[in-house]
Amino acid sequence: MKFFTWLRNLLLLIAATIAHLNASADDGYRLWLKYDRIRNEATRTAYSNSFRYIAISGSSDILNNAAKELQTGLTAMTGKEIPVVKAPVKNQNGIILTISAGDDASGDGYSIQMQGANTVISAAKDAGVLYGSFALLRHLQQHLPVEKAAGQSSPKIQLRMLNHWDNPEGTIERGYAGGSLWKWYELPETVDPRYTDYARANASIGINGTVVNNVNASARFLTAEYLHKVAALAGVFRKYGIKTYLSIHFAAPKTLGGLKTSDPLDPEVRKWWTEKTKEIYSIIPDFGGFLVKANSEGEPGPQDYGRTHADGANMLAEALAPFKGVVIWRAFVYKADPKADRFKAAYEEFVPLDGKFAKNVIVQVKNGPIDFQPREPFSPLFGNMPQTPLGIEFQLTQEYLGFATHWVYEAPIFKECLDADTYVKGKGSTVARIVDGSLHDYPLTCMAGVANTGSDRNWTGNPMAQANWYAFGRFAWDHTLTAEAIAQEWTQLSLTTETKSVATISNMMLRSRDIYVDYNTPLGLSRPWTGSHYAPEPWQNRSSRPDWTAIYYHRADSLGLGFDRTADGSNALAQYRPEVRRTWDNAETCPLPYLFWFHHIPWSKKLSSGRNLWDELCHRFYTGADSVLWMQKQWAAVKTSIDPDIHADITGRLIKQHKEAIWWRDAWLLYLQTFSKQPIPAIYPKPERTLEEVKNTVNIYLMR
Ligand code: GCV
Repeated sequence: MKFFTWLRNLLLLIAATIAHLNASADDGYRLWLKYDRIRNEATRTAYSNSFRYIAISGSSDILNNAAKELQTGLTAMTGKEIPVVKAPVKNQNGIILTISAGDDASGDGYSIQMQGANTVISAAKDAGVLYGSFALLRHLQQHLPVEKAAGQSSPKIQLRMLNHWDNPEGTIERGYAGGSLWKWYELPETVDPRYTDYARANASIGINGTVVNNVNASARFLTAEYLHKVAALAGVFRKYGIKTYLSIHFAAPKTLGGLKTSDPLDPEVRKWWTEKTKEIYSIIPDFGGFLVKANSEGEPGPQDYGRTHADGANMLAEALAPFKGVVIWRAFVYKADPKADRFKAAYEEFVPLDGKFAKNVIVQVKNGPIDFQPREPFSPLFGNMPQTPLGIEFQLTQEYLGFATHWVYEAPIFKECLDADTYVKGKGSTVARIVDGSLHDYPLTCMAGVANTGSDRNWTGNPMAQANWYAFGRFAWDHTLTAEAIAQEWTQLSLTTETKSVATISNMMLRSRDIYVDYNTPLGLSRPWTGSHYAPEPWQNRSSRPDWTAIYYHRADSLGLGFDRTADGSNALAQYRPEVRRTWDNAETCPLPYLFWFHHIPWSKKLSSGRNLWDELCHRFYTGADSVLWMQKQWAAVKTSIDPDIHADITGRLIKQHKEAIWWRDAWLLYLQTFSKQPIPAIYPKPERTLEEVKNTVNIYLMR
C-alpha cells in the first residue's frame, strides 16, 4: 500500500473513531426515546423488510407527529430511510396509520394489527394512533418480533397528568434538576424546541395533561401577559395530545381583580372567575382546567370566608363547565393544632363533603395521609368518598427520597398504594379500582405525578430518576403492569439491551426503595427533617407549629418509639375499614414496615423478626447503608454495557449516596440511643462521629 493511501486510511479511521465516540457519548437528553441503531443484523433486516413506508390516511398535527416519530425511530434503528406516504404502497410492507370510528379500543386506546404484510395502527382518535405508534416503537426498541406487537390497549385513567411546581421566576419548588423548563421571560415570542421533546416524552408514555405552574400559585399566571405565554406552550403540547392546565391562586379576584373579597359565594367574585375563564378559553381554546391548593400551608381558600372546599370548587366548576373544563381540588390539608393528628386531617375535612361537589370536580388525594414519605399507608380518603371522583397524586420529584443524589426507583411506592385493598366494597376494593372509577362509577378519573423534570440536560438530574417519570406514565395508562416489568422495559429503552445487565439493573431498581427506607426511615418512621427535607434532624423540636417538628412524628421517649394511632392514641386507624384496621392495629401482628406509623413500641420489645426493637433498628440502619455498597458493586458489574458518561455519573452519585446513608444512620441511631440507653451491637462498626459532631454537620448543611 502506498504511504499516502495508508495515511489517508489511518486518518479516516481516526475520524470515524472520534465520530463514533461523540455519537455514543450519552448526555441522557433522549430519555427512553433513543432509537439506537440495532446491532443485530437479523433483527435490523427483519425490521427494514417489514417497514418500507409509513402511510397516513387523513391529516392532523397529531397524526403527522405519529408518522414523524415512527419515521425518526425506524430510520435510526434500521439505518434505512423510511418515507411517509399518503396511501399504502402495493406489494410492499409498511405501517398504516388510520382513524377508525368503530375501533374497539376505548377512549384514547389503540390497536395494532398485522394485516397481510402490513402493520396497521388504528384508533378512534388521532391521539390513540399516536399512543399506538409509540407502543410499536417501544416494542421494537426491545428488539422483539414485529408480529408480537399485535394487540389492543386502552388507558384505565382519563386524565394522566404531570403537575409542575414551577414558579414564574424560573425556580421549581422541590425541584432537583435545575430550573424550570419553561422560559417565561422568553415566551411567547421564543418557543424552545425542548418543549416539543418534553411533549414527545410525555405522549410516548400516555400522559395527556400538564399543569405548568406551582400549586402554591402566583396570580401572575392569570394575567393576559402570562396567559399568552402559557398559550405558546399549549400550542406545542396539543400537537401531542396534551392539554394544558393552570394552578390558580384562590385570592386572585382580590389580588389581581381588585375586588374587596374572594368569597366564592359573592356574586362579583363569581362573575370575575366567569370572565377570567372566558378570557382563558379565548386564548387557549382547549384549556384543561384549574388545579387548586386551598386553605393549605398558608394558601388562601374558601374557608377564609367561612365557606367549604365544595363552595370554592363549585364556583370554579361553574365557570369552567361551559367549556368542559375541570376543577382538580387538592385534599392536602392540615391545621396547626397541637392536639390534632395530621394523619386524620384530610379525611375529617373532606368526607363530610362527599356528594357536594359539582360534576366537573375531581378531588386529588396524595397517596398517603401525610406527605410523600418514603413509605406511607394509603390515604384513608380512598374509598370513603364514593360520590366524589378521587384522583391520586404521586410525587416523582424526590423531595423525601434523597433529591437527585439517591437512586430510588419509585414504581414500588406507586404500586404498593394502587394495590392496597381498602375493603370498602369487600375484598378487592383496591385503591387502583377507586382511582380508575370502576368501584364507584366515577365519571372522571385522574392520576397526577408531581414532575421531576428541570432544565438539566438529562431532564431529571439523576439519570435513574427518568425511570420514575416513565413508570408514572405507564401506570397511569395501565395500573395492572408490574414495577418489575416497567423496570426491565425502561432499562432496555434507556440503558442497555444486554440481557444480564438488564436483569442486574432492574433488580437494583426494585430493591432501591427498600434500601433507602432502611437507612432513612425504617419500620414506619417519617419526617425527621425541617425545611430542607434532606439533612437528618430527628432531634428537631422547634418550629412555628408542632407538626413542622421532627419529634411530632417519631415521638421518641424513654419508653419507646412511634406514633400511637390505635384507639388508645389518636385513633386514626378508625378511618379505615375493620379489615384494614385489623392488619395494623395490633402491635404484635402489624407488618414491620408500618410499625411506627401506628404504634409506640417499647425499646426492649421483641419483634416478629426475633430481634428486640433497638436491635432491629440497628440492623435496618446498618444493612441499609451497607446495601449501597452492594449497589455500587452491581453497578460496576454492568460497566461494559452502559454508556461511559452515564455510568460515570451514576457511579459518582452512588459514592455520595453511601456517605449520606451513613450520615442518616448515625444521626438517627445516636439520637435514639439517648432514649433507648442501649449499645449498638458489637457486630456493627461504631459510628465514627458523636451525636454532637453529626449535629454539627447538619448545622453546616443547613447554614445560609
Ligand atoms: C407545593 C409539601 C411540600 C411543599 C408542597 C406541599 C404540597 O409540604 O414540602 O413544598 O407545596 O407539600 O403538596 O402542596
